[in-house]
Amino acid sequence: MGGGGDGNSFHCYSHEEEEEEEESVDSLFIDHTTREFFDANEGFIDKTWLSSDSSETELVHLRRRKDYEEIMQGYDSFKARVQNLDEAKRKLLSYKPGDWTEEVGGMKINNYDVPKTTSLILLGPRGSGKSSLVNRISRVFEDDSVTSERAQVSYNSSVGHGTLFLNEYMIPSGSTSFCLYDTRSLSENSCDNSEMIKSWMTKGVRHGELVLRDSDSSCVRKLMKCKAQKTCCSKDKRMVNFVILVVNAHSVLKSMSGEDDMQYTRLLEETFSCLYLSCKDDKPVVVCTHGDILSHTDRACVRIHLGELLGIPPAKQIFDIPDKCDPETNLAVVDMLTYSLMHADKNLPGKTRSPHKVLGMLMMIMLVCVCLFAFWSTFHSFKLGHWHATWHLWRNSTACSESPETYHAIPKTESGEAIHIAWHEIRHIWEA
Ligand SMILES: Nc1nc2c(ncn2[C@@H]2O[C@H](COP(=O)(O)OP(=O)(O)OP(=O)(O)O)[C@@H](O)[C@H]2O)c(=O)[nH]1
Ligand SMILES: [Mg+2]
Repeated sequence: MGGGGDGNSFHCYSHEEEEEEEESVDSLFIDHTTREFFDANEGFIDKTWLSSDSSETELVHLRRRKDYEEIMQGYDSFKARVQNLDEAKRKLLSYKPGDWTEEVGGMKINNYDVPKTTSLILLGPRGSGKSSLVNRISRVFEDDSVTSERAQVSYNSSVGHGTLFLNEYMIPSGSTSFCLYDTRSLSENSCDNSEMIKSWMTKGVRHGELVLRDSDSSCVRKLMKCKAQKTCCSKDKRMVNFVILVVNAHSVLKSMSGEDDMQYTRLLEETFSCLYLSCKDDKPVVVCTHGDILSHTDRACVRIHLGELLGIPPAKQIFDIPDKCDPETNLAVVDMLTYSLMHADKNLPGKTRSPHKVLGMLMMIMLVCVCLFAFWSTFHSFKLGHWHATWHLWRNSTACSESPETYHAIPKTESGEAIHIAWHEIRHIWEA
């Protein structure tokens, strides 16, 4: 155990004191259940979890115990919080994009580019339960169990290709406040994933769009394009406002024990590190599925492991949503959506004028200027002509009445012959 002090004093613990301190920390953080958890999971958790060789390891150890207890308390508190489920659902159903945007730093809601619909995208490995999650979420808001089976679930992930097209699901159906985008699974090839994620996050997503990867064989591409011809694809793109990473908790547990050479957790780590996924500093939420086939202890263990791997708080940003229909799971769904929408609203982009709009406005201004100039110059030249003609007429008439000599002196040719003006032909100049 380390030492500490306040100000200049530094106190060194004796061996007895160290043991006493260790005991008090133990009794503070580890109850009977926690001890069982650590004992039971020793097999697939990195051994550094249990060693306390350095103070850093000890801190990690304490943090894990604290997280574990927080997660367990969360499971217990669901039972008490379930009575607030209807209220929490009502709050979500009355949500409008931008409702949770804070007016800070001098920014007003008008300064943000508030979308008509907030879009949340579901990402995850093959068979992680993305499409099932769409149905699970729909069931929370729609009582009809038939209409809430909206997304095609892959019953056996080793058959077929799973979800291939981007599919938009309004929640609840018919609303325009927020939607979920079900996507094609992550590839085992990380370059494919980076390209795919970059495109969705920077260019937006479109309902019905076929998702092709560079690594797809020409045969698969042909087949997919053939499928795509028969389906309808939306013209409009939506920008993604927040990301939900869906993972199979059972696969994570297996990966933690090294059954798959850690391929599953490595894929999650690589995907999560993609900078395009984050909205400013806010990283995606993680949803763990398949918890119904695991114990609460295993579920907590998976969440803590993922929290460390991905660098997010396991009790607050990782949600345990198994494919079950009970009030606790419904509450977890509502909690997860509330978190996602709040962070989507928090990170709305500022209003910007697109280059096309700016160009359009410039063209308009130039057109108006050209019209004004043309009008002014026509008017001006007409006025000049008019005054010129009037001046000559006045001058000639005064010259004629005052002195006939002067009159004859003005319009003469070089040879001295008088110029006869056909006044009746140019009368229109001053009569206009
Ligand atoms: N027991 C259990 N099974 C689940 C859960 N979520 C999904 N499944 C099953 O997992 C399989 C795959 O689910 P999908 O929802 O199709 O997974 P997906 O991520 O959409 O799969 P792809 O579209 O192929 O990427 C299906 O057999 C589901 O019934 C869960 O929480 N618990
Ligand atoms: Mg799917």
